[in-house]
Amino acid sequence: LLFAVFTMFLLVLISLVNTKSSQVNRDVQELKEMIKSLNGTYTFETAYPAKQKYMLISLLYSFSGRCPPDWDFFSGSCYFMSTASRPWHRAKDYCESKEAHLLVVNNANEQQYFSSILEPYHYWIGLSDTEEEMEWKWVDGTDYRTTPHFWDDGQPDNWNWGADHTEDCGSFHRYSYGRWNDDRCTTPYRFICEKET
Ligand SMILES: [Ca+2]
Ligand SMILES: [Ca+2]
Ligand SMILES: [Ca+2]
Repeated sequence: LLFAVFTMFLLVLISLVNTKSSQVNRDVQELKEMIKSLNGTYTFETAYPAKQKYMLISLLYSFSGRCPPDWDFFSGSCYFMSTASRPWHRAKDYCESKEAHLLVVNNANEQQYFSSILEPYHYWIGLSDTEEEMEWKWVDGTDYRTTPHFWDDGQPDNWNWGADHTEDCGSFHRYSYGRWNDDRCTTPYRFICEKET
């Protein structure tokens, strides 16, 4: 008799577990459907698939105190993304006052990081050909010739704005996920400072 009762108990238990697991399966299915519909709705996240990952990484590092508050961490550098706009030279001065420099894009990873997280604005970077036309220089002395370039189509074009105002300062172009444009240095744009850790 004891054996029969035990078997009954076991059978009831198994059926309970089965019900529970099919409930879990249904929940998972529903979640999958939700994620699918979200992907369709939030085009911003679809356009910037890596943004959340980078934000999470940056958040983890900011807990370690490696970067100042309001600066993001990525691959050995802290970055400050301004929300205020300044002409290129004043942006450069601002970064230097924070013991940093305007962003220097050293490799494809760094470029990829910014094309994933940029808000839709122009941002000054630490590239200029003010001294000699088409002799591009990075603000920290990084060699322009031996590092990769990510100019937008048809750039740099040294566009003439009239009255001898041409384009000698490099920026992330808002229309093309951060590919580079040469622009007029006196125009106030947002900018990015970089500080190696
Ligand atoms: Ca860099
Ligand atoms: Ca130029
Ligand atoms: Ca241009």
